Amino acid sequence: MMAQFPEVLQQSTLHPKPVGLLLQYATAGFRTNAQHLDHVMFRMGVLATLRSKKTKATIGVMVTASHNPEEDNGVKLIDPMGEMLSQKWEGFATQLANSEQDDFLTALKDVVEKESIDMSQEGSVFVGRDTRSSSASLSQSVLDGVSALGGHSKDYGLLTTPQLHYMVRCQNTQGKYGEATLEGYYKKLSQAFIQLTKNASNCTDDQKHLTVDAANGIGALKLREMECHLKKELHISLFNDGSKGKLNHQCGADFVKTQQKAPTGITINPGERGCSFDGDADRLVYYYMDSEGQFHLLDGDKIATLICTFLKELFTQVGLNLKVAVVQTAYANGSSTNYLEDTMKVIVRCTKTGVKHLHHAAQEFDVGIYFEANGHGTVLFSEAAEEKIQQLVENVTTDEEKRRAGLLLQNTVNVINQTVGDAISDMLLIEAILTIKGMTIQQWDAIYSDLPNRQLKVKVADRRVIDTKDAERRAVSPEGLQESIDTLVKNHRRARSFVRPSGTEDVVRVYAEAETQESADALAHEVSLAVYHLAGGVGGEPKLLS
Ligand code: 16G
Ligand code: MG
Repeated sequence: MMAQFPEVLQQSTLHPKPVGLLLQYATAGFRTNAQHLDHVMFRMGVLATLRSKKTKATIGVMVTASHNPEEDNGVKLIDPMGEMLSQKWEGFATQLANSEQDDFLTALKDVVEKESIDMSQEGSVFVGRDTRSSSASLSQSVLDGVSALGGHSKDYGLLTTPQLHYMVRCQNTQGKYGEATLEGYYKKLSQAFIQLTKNASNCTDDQKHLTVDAANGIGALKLREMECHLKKELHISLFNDGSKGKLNHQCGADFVKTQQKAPTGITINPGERGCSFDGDADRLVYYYMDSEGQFHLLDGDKIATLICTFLKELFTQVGLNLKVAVVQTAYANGSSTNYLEDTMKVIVRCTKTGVKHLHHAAQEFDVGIYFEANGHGTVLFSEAAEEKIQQLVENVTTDEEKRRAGLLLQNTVNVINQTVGDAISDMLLIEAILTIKGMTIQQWDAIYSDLPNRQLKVKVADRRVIDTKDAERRAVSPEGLQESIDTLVKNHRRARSFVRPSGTEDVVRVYAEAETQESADALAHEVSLAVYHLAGGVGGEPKLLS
């Protein structure tokens, strides 16, 4: 066992840690300027190998900084079933990344001891990376870390984040979930998509057309690779494909959602559907321009509602009584929550921000549809639910009508990437639903109307002074802040507001929604001032948006 350690120690000196640099494995792994990440990558290769030895399964390591600017990079680890790394190991990740060169071995041995890892066990790690210029060398450092501990690695090269999650799950289910290759991924999803859409009557070429903004990232490459598998059932006009623009710059899902406007670099006619991926293709938002040139955003809440409507109808048709829930965060538009609870009568759960929280909550139901308003989400089916659908389709006594609905359900399960939110998979599902229901994007948008809302950031000396409860909907510290928010909210109609420390930026985030945009803007500003004064604001006082 000990024989491996001198090798790791020696190799680690080739990926030295800058003295004093401290980073934290946050909501979605490590993320910072690419220049500071070489040692982190090597150490995450080491940690993934330990995690693999511990779980006796393949672990994934994805090199990406998602929607951050091109000069940043990051890394996240993927657990055996394709989920995000367990919280306990996030702590080990931080510990390993932050130990100074001389303490690295001690930190490493500490993990081995605490987790009673059998070092003679084999280790297996899958590695993928996005299109950033720094990603190739950083993923090499991950591979170095794996081999330093004697682990086996498979380098998939360029992949979207959700594709790597998918590969890991395929590998660890011995192919039951699918084949752990890109070809396998494309085939599984596109076949399901073609099956779903083939019965839709009189679908015109116009309806099959979709404009995609790929944020100048990895999603563009992978969508191009997939196109031939779609057999012209979807006509994609791909923009921001990385051939000229900068990654995530003025485009991509994050830009569109936060700016509430169309990405630059795309052409979209009034009434046509457009959608945007983020830099690593795990987020998706839709939009269209109306005849007056007004931009309309359909975010994660609208996506969840559409999927939920579709699934509930199918469950009713086949007579399956399944426990369906939608999982959201505090950012979910109040109108979506009301619609889901009051009109659709589904269970709605609210969790803290961050995919892992939503994912875990969704696992508690037969069917858990989870989406963050920012467009990250997927649908989880319990094993029992999948079996029931399977039986229904295979049962010879099932009548034609039910069998048809059952097959739709089965193909819906197959088009979905259940490991994590996946822009490509979510996009295919939405396109299939719109086709099957013969629905336009305007009709989808009209299911409910969003309450006007506003998000702001406030800089404070130490954002940790803000502590929240009730899935971040209420602040418990600093003293008096929640009372102030409550008072301010009372002055606006249909209003709601909350604040939370960001997990990815050194700011406090403020969210407000109200009956009118003016009201939402005013409330967001008033709450920002309360944060500024009660939570140690720095710099000038927040100003009202003009
Ligand atoms: C990360 C999370 C995302 C969350 C966002 C919040 C994952 C894969 N990504 O990007 O889900 O919405 O952080 O950022 O978990 P914030 O804490 O800065 O508001
Ligand atoms: Mg992303």
